[in-house]
Amino acid sequence: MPHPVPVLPEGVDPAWLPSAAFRPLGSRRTLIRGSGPLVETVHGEVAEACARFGGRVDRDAAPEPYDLVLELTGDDSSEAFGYERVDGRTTVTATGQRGLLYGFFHVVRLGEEAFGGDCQRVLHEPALGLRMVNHWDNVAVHPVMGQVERGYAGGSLFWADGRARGEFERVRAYGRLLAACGVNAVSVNNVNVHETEARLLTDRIGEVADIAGAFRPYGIRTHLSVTFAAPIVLDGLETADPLDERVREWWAGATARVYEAIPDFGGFVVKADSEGQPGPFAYGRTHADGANMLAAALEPHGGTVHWRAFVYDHRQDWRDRTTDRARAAYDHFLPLDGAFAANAVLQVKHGPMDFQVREPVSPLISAMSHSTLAVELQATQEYTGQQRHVCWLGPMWSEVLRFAADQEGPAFEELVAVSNVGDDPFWTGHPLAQANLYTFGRLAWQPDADPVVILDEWIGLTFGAGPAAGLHAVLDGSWRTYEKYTAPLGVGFMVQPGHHYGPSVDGYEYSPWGTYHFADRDGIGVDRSVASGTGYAGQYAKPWAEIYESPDTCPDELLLFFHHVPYGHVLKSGKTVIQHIYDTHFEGVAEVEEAARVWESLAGLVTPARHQRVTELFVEQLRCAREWRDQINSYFLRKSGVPDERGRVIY
Ligand code: BDP
Repeated sequence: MPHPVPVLPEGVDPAWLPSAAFRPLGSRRTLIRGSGPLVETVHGEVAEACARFGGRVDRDAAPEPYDLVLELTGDDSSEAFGYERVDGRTTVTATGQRGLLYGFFHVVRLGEEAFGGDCQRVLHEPALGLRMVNHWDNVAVHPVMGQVERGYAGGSLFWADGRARGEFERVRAYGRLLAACGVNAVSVNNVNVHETEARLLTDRIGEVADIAGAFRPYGIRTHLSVTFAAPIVLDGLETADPLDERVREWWAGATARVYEAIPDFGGFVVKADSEGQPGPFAYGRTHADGANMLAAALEPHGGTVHWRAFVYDHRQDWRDRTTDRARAAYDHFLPLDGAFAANAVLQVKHGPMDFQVREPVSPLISAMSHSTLAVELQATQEYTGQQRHVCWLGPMWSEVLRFAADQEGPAFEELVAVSNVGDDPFWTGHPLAQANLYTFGRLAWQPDADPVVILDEWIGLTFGAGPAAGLHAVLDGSWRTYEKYTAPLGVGFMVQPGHHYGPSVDGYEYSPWGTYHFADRDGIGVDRSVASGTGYAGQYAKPWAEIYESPDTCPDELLLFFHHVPYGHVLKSGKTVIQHIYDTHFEGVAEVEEAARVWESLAGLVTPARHQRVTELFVEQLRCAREWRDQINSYFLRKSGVPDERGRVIY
């Protein structure tokens, strides 16, 4: 039986799967060969498109001729598919059902192009085996963090009123969007596991099973964040020591029951010994001990533990210049390289700090050559405008992924993004923030893909050709624009404490979080050199350790991340640091003004609902960008006493 295509609730934006995208395929004749649940998903998709656009779909042996053949030739777990077009017929073949599903969405993406000209057989396969979205969703509304921690798109798609939503059509539609950009795994609850959420592992696993059921037809496996203290919190054991036999048995039993409820369960995500979460340090054990204990519980069932490397001291003394939060992940985990079980994946944030608009790539990623690594990106725009600002992160992510690769390919096996999705009608709050989720999925499939091509693909699918040039202009440079009007030259933070939106230059300067800029009347930046600073630069392999070590060779955009320099220091661009700060802040605001103008000109070319939402958000982005400009510029004018050489008004 063909699996029905999810019906979008009234008013929900179709994102990159509008019905128009299915016209080329839906107006033709398709043959589907093979059997299995995901084949039924593909059949349901094609049948719906044909019903809408007048085409025809047949199964297995049926009379010729066909425009499109979608054929499953095996029964393995491969995600690859072959694509060719010969003599007026397009053929997709796959040896695994997921491959067929991805091949189908490939045809959707190509649109008319899939049915014109010839194309020799090309094998498409994902470079990374796991392409996961992590939701930081709370089941019960958290008094400080709300329903979704760092969520800017309304409530949770999964949870409301302290329990799983009873209705899963929206989750199915979400799974469909994810599959269409290549995502194959989702974790459904916050990495900070509070008490209600802890219970999902045991007596409330049925709720997770319902969500897993909604995702399954689109080839997505469900994962769960668990607390390391679960045996204590849920069952009153007196310890969670990973080497204690009772603890190991507890996890083995709990995990086996999870698999009874969800046979294709993906595994656990764990934030341990991080920002107050419990972990193995309490028992004098290592993070490999902790991760391996969970890996052992999951191993008989084919599951994986994603163990986060975001471990640092969040109660440090800001007067002490020798501790450096940037060093922490490498210092903690490098000694454990090679000690992790095969199904324990170390999940590393892409930068050493915390998802700033500009950070160097974490040195841990290239260093852990004997471990399986997942690189973690943040699609939710915690530090990049909170989905009120346009900030397409494709170029940043692409730089990160290319840095963490060599001739033989990526130095990591998996890619994870913290989700930017909620129950908002546009999915992501800011309609243009959908581009980030789409780009993530496509980069996870092919990390060396050109992000700009992905952007244009998203624009074409979502908006069609009409407004494409304008949308491209609004989005393409938006990350660099955001960087210009916020914290300069890689120094980071300068945000309002707590919620992290809007400027507060000294907001975190005298706090225990380890995020400082050290600005005084003479200069600014963090000395992370080996010669005179925290030594962080020495965590890189050559040539990067040498390049970052000296302010003469360090790239401009990271200068203040690695060095403390006088305001008069001359950048490679030829400008002084202080003049760079003034200039970029004026430019950043001017660029937002220009983007808002371009957006205005697209009225009539995009749907009124989208146009109105983005127009409203531009008002806020502009207000906030000007606030950043004025606070940063006046702060540094007062600190340095150096006037703007162009004589502009600084308050
Ligand atoms: C930080 C967020 C915090 C998360 C933490 C994490 O501010 O809410 O819990 O990352 O990744 O960026 O665990």
